[in-house]
Amino acid sequence: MLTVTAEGLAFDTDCLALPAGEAVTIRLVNAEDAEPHNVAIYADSSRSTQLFGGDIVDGGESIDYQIEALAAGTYYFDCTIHPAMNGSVVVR
Ligand SMILES: [Cu+2]
Repeated sequence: MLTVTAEGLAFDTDCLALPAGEAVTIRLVNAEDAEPHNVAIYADSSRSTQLFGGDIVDGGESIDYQIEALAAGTYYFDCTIHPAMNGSVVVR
């Protein structure tokens, strides 16, 4: 399980490292933000192809996302509500 924390309108990492070809769990912790957040994964930063869209969580809550296996490569993630919260997903 990989844990990502959202706090102060920012994720605590800009790189998610995932194993290739394996389903994984990502836990999103929305610390105490007044804003809701989620995690969405896209093929690339154009955001035209969404591979995963996580449910939105309010401040003070957390959620476990089940992510289907991804092929090795570099992808992109963000918070759908706050696209400035983003980074790379490195699968290998
Ligand atoms: Cu957000």
